Amino acid sequence: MIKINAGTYFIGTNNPVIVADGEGPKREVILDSFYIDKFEVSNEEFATFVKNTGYVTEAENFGDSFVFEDLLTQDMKNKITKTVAQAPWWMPVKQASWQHPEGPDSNITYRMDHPVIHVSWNDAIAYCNWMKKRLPTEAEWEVACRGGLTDRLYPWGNKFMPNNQHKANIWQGNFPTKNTEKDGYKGTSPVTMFPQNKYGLHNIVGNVWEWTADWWITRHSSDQQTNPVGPSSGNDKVKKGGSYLCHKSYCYRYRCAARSQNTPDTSAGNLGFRCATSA
Ligand SMILES: [Ca+2]
Ligand SMILES: [Ca+2]
Repeated sequence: MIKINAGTYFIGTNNPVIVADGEGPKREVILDSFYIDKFEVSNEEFATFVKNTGYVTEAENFGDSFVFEDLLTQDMKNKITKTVAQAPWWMPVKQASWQHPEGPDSNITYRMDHPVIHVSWNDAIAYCNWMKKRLPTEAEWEVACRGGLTDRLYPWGNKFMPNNQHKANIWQGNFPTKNTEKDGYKGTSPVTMFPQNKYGLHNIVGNVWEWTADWWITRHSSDQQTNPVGPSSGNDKVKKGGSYLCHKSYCYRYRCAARSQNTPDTSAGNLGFRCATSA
């Protein structure tokens, strides 16, 4: 894990790209020291948890999870009729789970170093608790993402590809029809891939979305806050960082201030997490 020192930081932005998401305003937060995982939680780590506890994820209990259509075989696609009206590329796949990310015929044998996916917020909490850790608050996550830089779009600066270098796993080409995979990955990458930010964190944007502890709200006070934990209740949890499916034309959310939300029992093939602890 990486230690982030106590201090005064800024989160949010006064130049929101997706206003409706509540990216603004820029606000000052005072945080105690905390630790955050250097990497997204991997399949290997989650497998150790399951082996030791017998834990069954919500996707396994529900019997399905959402998979991006282009990752499925034609055979699998033919079996699926129900899709999400606003996002028809999400296919509800029977028996898709962290162990079978594209349905029962798929496995994670050669992806043990990739981030665990198809894990709900509740699953993430169960894992973090077992590790004697917790999920980062949104403020902690965003401070960690910014890597000590101020008012920058990305963990490394304002230019997405400095020196033509791929710094995060997102989508290249035309979403959702053509992924040119210029960054080397159509789906998830190993959690250790792509350069770390100044704090030493990998894939803090891109690869998979990451759950945070906070309930979702889009109106924020601009007042300074100390160790903010978000609203006391809500319907959705905040996720941060975007994923391998993000493209500037469609989901320009691989920025530190960007955010999105899902219900705590949601799982999908591009949603994972990393843990934190108080120092
Ligand atoms: Ca990619
Ligand atoms: Ca990530």
